[in-house]
Amino acid sequence: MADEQYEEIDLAALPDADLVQQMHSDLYDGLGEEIAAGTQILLDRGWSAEKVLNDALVEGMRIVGIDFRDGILFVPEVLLAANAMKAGMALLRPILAETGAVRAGTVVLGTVKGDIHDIGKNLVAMMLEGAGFEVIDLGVNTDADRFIAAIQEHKADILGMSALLTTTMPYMKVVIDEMKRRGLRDDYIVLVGGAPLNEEFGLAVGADAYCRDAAIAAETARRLVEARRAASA
Ligand code: B1M
Repeated sequence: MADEQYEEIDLAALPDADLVQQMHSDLYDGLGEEIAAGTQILLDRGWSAEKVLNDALVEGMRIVGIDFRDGILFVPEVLLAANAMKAGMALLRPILAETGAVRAGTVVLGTVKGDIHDIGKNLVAMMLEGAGFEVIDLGVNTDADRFIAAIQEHKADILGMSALLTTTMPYMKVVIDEMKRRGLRDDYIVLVGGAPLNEEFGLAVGADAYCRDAAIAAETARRLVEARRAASA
């Protein structure tokens, strides 16, 4: 019976639209091998890397993000989905780099000085990648100089900071104040997140937005980058 339930689907036999639907479902179920196989089949059928990324992977992760936001999926499932996405990204990344496909933007991300919690930050990085951003992950215990050097070096659109401790969250203000002191604050979108933060705190430290979870971080990043691009067009 179980064999019948989990009957293998021949991905290569599916027409494009069904294959893409199946990939959304495989992403949701965190099936990395299937995602890599589906990605390769679409590329072999002549799809551009950008189209595979947007239609199959980013759209699939968008669905995962919605169910995560709504409490239908939980952290372990989202991590599995994000890892499955990475299997597809591994095939697309070199092609995207070659063809210079337009990315959603660049995000420099890190956990602030004094704080070594990184599970949430890693989830945010994966969701941002899923939304088409290039993510420069500075890791944990990141001080203002490293954040600022990285946003300048990578010509980032967004600086994202994570903090999980009430003792380290004030450091976000130190970073933003240092950006202001160097006359850089308005050149970047600043997003903050982490369990002890809230909307009010985000405003108080001078961030552009507080992001309650990884799905909201990806949505907010896209929305604010698009708004900024539209305003400067
Ligand atoms: Co620590 N820890 N911990 N810990 N730890 C907490 C945070 C704590 C609440 C536990 C508790 O007491 N109940 C407490 C903080 C209390 C406080 O500050 N008020 C605490 C403490 C006290 C400590 C130590 C001081 C313990 C000690 O040594 N005495 C120590 C501090 C070390 C340090 O950082 N200097 C410490 C250490 C650790 C471990 C190393 C053991 C481990 C971290 C492992 C790791 O990250 N690699 C750990 C863990 C696992 C936790 C808990 C249990 C889980 C945190 C987590 O990963 N959550 C945590 C208790 C809890 O929260 N239940 C706790 C899951 C994760 C997916 O959620 O990180 O909130 P979260 O991320 C979410 C959102 O917040 C948001 O999106 C994510 C995904 O949806 N988000 C962002 C996060 N960052 C974002 C950035 C963005 C946007 C959104 O940028 C744009």
